Amino acid sequence: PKTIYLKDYQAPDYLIDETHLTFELFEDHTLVHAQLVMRRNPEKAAGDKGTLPPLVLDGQQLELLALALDDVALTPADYQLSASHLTLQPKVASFVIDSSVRIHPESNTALEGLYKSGSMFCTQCEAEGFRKITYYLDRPDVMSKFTTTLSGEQHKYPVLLSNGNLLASGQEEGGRHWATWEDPFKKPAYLFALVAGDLWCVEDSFTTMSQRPVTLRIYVEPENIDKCQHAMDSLKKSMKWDEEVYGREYDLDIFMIVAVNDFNMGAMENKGLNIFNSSCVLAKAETATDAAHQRVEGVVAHEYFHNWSGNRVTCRDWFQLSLKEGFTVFRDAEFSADMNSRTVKRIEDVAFLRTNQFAEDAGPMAHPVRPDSFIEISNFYTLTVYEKGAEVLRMIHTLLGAETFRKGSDLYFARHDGQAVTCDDFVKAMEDASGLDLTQFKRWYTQAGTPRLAVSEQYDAAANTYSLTFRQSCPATPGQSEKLPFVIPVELGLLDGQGADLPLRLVGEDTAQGTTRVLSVTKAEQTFTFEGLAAKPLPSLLRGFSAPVKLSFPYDRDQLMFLMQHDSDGFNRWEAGQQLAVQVLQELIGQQQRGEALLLDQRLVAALRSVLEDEALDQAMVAEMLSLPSEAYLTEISEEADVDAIHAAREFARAELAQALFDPLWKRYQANREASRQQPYVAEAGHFARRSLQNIALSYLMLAHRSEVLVACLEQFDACDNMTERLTALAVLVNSAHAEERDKALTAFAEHFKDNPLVMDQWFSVQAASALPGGLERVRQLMEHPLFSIKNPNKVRALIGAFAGQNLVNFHQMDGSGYRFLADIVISLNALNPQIASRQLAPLTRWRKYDAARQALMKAELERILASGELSSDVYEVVSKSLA
Ligand code: B3K
Ligand code: ZN
Repeated sequence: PKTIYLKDYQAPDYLIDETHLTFELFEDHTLVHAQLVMRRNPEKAAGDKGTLPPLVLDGQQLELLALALDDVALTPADYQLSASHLTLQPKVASFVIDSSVRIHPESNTALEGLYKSGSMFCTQCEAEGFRKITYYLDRPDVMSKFTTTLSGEQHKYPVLLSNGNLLASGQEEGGRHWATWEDPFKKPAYLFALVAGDLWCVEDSFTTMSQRPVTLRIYVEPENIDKCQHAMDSLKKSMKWDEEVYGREYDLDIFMIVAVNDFNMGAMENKGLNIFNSSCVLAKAETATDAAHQRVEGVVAHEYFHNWSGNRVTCRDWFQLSLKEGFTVFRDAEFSADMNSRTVKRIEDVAFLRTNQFAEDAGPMAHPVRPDSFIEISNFYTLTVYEKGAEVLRMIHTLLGAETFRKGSDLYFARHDGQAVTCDDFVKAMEDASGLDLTQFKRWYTQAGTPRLAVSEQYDAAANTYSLTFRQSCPATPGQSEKLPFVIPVELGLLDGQGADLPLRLVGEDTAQGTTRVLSVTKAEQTFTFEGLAAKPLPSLLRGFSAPVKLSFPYDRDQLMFLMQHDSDGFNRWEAGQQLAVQVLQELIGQQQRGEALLLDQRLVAALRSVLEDEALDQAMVAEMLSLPSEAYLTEISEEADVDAIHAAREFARAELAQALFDPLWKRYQANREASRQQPYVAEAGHFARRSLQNIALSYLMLAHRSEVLVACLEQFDACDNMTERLTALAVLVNSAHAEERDKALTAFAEHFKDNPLVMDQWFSVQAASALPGGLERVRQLMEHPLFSIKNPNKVRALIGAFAGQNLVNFHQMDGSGYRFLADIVISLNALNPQIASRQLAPLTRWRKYDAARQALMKAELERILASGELSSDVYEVVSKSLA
């Protein structure tokens, strides 16, 4: 496998103005005819003088049946064919290529290119899947106008879809029919899509800001037609939001979403024809949790927003992936914040980023938001490109302010509509709109790793001044030993002894500039001094998590409790609680490691009691504050993670909290469960909040071993009207010692939901994630369950992913059995679906975090995978870089 470098980028030699595709779909093969109207790229034609460069088309796993250049059939002597390319020599600068190939979607288990999910045909082309459909210039800077005709058996595939608008359709003899679609917008091949199947649809409409009507359709398999309303509502909200917040209007007459069961990721933004993992479309109270409802809303918005940030303006090359992904994740996060609770959305995103992206930044696959090399691009659809990329956009938004940021995005879209551009082009638009110089800021795109920001304070009582000194550094990452200082926007406030925000006046300023403000830390070490402070204040730093850094400040536990109560920034109130919990848990971990009796600092109990007793606090915030830092997060912040001590300490703290806070937990639980009984399920923020508190309360209460809680849990399991309450009750039982009730509940649940694959995914997951002993054996048995399939990515994620990613004590068993198991799975998946194989590998790549014995076991499994035979580029890249 070979490494591709950003520095080697060359504009394409040829362009494709028009692409005319014909698909004949059959059960044992598909025929694809492509007519490409091509010409020499004028940008590169300067020195041509009659000789043209060869035309090198991408193509993989294609059986070439016929090839013609300007209507003249070519013979094998006229071209060169390899496993990945078709090369021929054009004689004139403008020409037409006609090719016919045979492909096999019916046996495509990699789920890339054209494949079958159940009985339906569908496509996934991003990043480089189109080359598995036909010979093409499969790169995002080649943009073309597509027309697509597809034909298939009418009774099996009554619905035939592609991008754009339907031009014509008709019957053929022999029970076949066809449809022709035309997409008026130029697009790169990665945005191509095709669907054929027996699908039903829910239809609605949206009137755009310039009063154009748009037809909206969500296509699903007939049994799911009752689970589309939430996605449709989310789509309409997204369309409205993008008009209001970004001034972006939809551009075709129709927008379609299709749900498929076998899909490598969440969803795909193909022009006018989004294809979704059914887990990101289907949602109704009885079968989908609140989290699933919010995920559907977020993913529908994300893919819709790509119509501008991704499709109308796309990426020049795949190194620029964050141009569309970071921006679009930032857009969807702001949308979700506006639709639900802004603070809770931020808390969830930050907890996710710090646990998972920070771990990626600290591991062997660490790379910048704009990578400078890759072996397999599919490996770079990462938390760094997506989530850290979104943080980079958020920092630009913070530095410019909402209004100027909007000017910058308007300029970006106006300047680059219809183009394939770079991250630099985006930043340039932001600079031009704001007048700011973002040269140093751009290091966020080029330097990998999570910056550390150590803050110290100094109060001068005589001068009434208070200084904060910031020291930034960034650990070495593969290929980058030295890092230059970042621009770190630090939003902060200073609290007085009553917890009120003080006016903020820096030395040299005439007047205070508000009570919360953003300082730009740009140097390795930098001090800011505030004036006019009659007493030493308490700082509230990095409000709203204004930069993706690891900030440290020597707070003591009393100060953290004070911030938890008083900080005017909701995010930082939560953050103070998390830091308090981390300190307390780390103390318990130490006690556990030294073999001492565990003793919980009662200040944590007191802090959570006051949160629980505060009826005025948003219930979702109460639930977030009650959630202790996860084992995965405690692992990430450890020098060397002691899996067993982390688990023991955290479980001890949970059980102690359950005993000490039983009464207020029970009171909140009962009140909320009663409200759930009274009001039928609604998917909106207030209800989400109520159920989140109810459910975390239940999970604590169960640890108190009181019979009334078991009764309540069983009542909730049996009598609730929604999956959020039912699944929590099930999970609580699965993690309890009540073996009989647990088995009964699992059986009843499976019996009731056996025909709903997405619900059964949850059933697999709660069992895979259970920390009770014997986890691996349970997972092995579940793999034998008739509803499990290693070919279905959702099932693999639900069972294997949940086990290796969430069930840390079982996965990291000292005997190495968890590692061996995962390596075996990766080896089988490598042959079936390389993208999924490579994703499932992630837990093994984190070997540096563990003790020497585990390190050796994990590395041995990586070596075994490396030696296991023919590896996909996906798996090869991750394994070899992990061992480097
Ligand atoms: N753009 C797609 C991701 C495609 C991943 C290909 N391996 C989904 C999204 O980010 O919207
Ligand atoms: Zn995206």
